[in-house]
Amino acid sequence: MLIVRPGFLKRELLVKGPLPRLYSTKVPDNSPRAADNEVWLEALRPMNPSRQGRQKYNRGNGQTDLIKVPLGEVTSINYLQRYNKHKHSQGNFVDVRIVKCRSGAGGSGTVSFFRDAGRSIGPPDGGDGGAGGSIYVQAVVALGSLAKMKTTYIADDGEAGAARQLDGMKGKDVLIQVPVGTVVKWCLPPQKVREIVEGEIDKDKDSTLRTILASKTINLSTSCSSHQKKIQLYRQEMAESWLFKDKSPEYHENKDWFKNLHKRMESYDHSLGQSELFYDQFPLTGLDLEQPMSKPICLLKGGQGGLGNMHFLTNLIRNPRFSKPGRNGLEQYFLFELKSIADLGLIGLPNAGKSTILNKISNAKPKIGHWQFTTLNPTIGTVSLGFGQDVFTVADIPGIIEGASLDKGMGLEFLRHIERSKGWIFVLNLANESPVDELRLLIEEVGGLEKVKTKKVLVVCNKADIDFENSKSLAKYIQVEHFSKSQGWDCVPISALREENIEVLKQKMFECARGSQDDASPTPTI
Ligand SMILES: Nc1nc2c(ncn2[C@@H]2O[C@H](COP(=O)(O)OP(=O)(O)OP(=O)(O)O)[C@@H](O)[C@H]2O)c(=O)[nH]1
Ligand SMILES: [Mg+2]
Repeated sequence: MLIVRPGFLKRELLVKGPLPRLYSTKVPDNSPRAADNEVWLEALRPMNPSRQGRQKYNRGNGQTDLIKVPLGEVTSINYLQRYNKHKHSQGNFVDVRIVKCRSGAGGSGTVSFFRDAGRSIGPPDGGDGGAGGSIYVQAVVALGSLAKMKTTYIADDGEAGAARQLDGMKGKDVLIQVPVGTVVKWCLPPQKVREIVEGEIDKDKDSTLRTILASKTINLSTSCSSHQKKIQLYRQEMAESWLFKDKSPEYHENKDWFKNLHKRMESYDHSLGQSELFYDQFPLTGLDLEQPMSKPICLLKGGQGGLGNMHFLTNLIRNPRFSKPGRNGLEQYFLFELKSIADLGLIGLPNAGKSTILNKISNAKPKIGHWQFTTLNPTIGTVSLGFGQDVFTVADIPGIIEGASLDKGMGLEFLRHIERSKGWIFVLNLANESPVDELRLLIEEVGGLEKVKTKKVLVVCNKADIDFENSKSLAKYIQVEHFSKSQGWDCVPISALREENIEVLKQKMFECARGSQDDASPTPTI
């Protein structure tokens, strides 16, 4: 995944290697004279006939690669399920969003001729269109969830140029601010995914959303110019390449001077299309906005404005009654996923006492209840070992049950909040029949021992106050401790309710949060 650090701009981030020339040659600035225009137009080489047949958006020019990706990679099962079941809505916490983004089209160039009291028609003075607005994204610390995001972001189109060589105004950009820890990925429109899924279910009634997303693949066009795979985005093709005023297109098409100009401008359009292709790419694995950003980065660039008729005045063309339309913007869907970044994550069956622990060790106040699935959304608490001492953060997530990896209970979707945590704290309930089996089950559900081994691990046996006198209770703890030691993990008995052994727990958690993956557990057997 591409990780974005502060101060990075799209140019550095998404685009590597030499930029294709934006124009075949530099267009003279406003107030161009016929001689200036001749130089500019002369330098535009008519396109090679073999390339003329191709679209201006040269999809088949060998610079792109078609790859197959599972449907699940370009959508979010969490998003689709949430909207189907409405099962996880609690308060304002929103951690997955699919939004439609559209950058603005460029404004058209204008056809206009200078007039004053002495001259009813003077030289062409139609200005260029303004560029369309772009869509930017920025990660900021002030936000905690994606709840404030809209479903659609549309940047303004650029304004058309005006007489007297006035260029049109640039379309207003749109800035999307998201919390730090958000991952932005390109995705398919949800309605399209639903159509595909419905089609697959019609074919095979036994298939489920999960199996379809894993097995069905779609073709994606990727750029193969760089080492990192990027999805190639395409703008809608231009409906017309010229805008005519007063005289019809047919009038122009029959004139040799226009045919010659058109050929040259084809290469100009081609060059613009190439630079769009170069910019309109998005990393296949997404952007990981894991740090606050001082500058936003560009998701979708607006279209370039069209040229006004002042640029087509030459010694041969004295009254150009045509101009260029603005280039189209881009419309794409993006998936925004918030992956909170806590140092440690609490993992346990429902009712194990995870929220009670977080409540006792930090100022966070997650809901506590004696029923299962009290916690429906992640809560992050900050733990301090004392005044002026180090602090670390702990995330409490909903309980995990047998079959969670198959989407039972709350599923595993909340695991993403602790995916990037340095350490995982397994919370077991000593009042249960077999806490050690509980631990084995949790390990299996979260992805197996291999995955758990990538983290620092601490095993916490909670509710040690229940059945304290009973020798069976001690035996259960010893079993867990034995298993944990065999994996090289530390184990601690506590009573969160009675706040017993909490200081020891905090100290061990701190060690876990501080430890790097290198000094994670030695090797072990299950
Ligand atoms: N006796 C005893 N009860 C406890 C202890 N810790 C938590 N409890 C109780 O266990 C119940 C569940 O606690 P929670 O903290 O909500 O458990 P949880 O793991 O967050 O549960 P979910 O949010 O459903 O996953 C509550 O009634 C707590 O009062 C403890 O150390 N001893
Ligand atoms: Mg809870």
